[in-house]
Amino acid sequence: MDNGNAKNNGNNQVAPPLRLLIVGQKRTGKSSVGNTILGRDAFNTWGGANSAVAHGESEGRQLMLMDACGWGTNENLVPKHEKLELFNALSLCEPGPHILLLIIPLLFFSHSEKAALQKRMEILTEGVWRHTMVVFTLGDRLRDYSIQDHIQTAGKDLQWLMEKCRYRYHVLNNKMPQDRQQVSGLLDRAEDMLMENGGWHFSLHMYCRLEEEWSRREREMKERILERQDGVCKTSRGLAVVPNRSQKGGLHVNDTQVKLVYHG
Ligand SMILES: Nc1nc2c(ncn2[C@@H]2O[C@H](COP(=O)(O)OP(=O)(O)OP(=O)(O)O)[C@@H](O)[C@H]2O)c(=O)[nH]1
Ligand SMILES: [Mg+2]
Repeated sequence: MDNGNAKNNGNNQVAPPLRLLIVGQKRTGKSSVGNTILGRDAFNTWGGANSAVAHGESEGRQLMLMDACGWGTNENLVPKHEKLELFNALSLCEPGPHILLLIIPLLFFSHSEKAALQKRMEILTEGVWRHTMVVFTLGDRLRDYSIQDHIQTAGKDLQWLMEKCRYRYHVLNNKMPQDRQQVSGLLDRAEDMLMENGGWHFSLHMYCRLEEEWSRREREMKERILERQDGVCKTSRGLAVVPNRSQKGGLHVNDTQVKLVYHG
């Protein structure tokens, strides 16, 4: 575990930088978000650039920022080059980003944008959502209404996204990079998320293995239930599940009263 807390940790050792991976559709303001956070023009904003990395200090934190190449609009499949770009961006921040900043402009979030986003996030496994914060760009559009108004009135697709991210979001106005309060607010939120995640960073490899492990256990459990329906179900720990004919105590599996007996 590395906690990515860039502040002095009390032992006069400077902890590793907070690693932030910026992802989202093309032309949504990803590079501008990186520049606003770092307070300088670290990433170019003329469009179509490859994934890039920049290091720096911002609001008292050491940061490592990865600006991933933007994804397209195909909502049925993710083109191979986009998958490779996504993996490339991940590899730029080995052992993995602490937080993914998912960039969404403060415009109408359409159903096809949602579908395209969902397809890309699926590649990163369900576990990625624990590490994901939505960053709304075009914050300068919020004048007579609040971000809460925007979320409430934007429809079910944005609602879905908010639920996936557990309402972890932040608004940035990249036309006001001198407003450092908006940046410190974002970094505070990112550090809170890191704490909630026990200091763990996102690792595709780890979550893929976890998903494999969960499906293996699910398979095993189904097999055991099938075996039990044949009579006796042996478990790997020397326990057997047998029908409980005395009807006293015991557990219920599929409406049958059973008891556990040790056969080791
Ligand atoms: N008004 C306003 N414009 C913004 C904001 N953020 C980004 N932009 C503009 O949106 C355009 C795209 O910004 P980029 O940061 O290059 O977007 P990107 O997602 O990195 O684009 P690609 O790398 O081409 O995918 C630029 O013209 C920015 O100036 C914002 O908060 N407000
Ligand atoms: Mg860019």
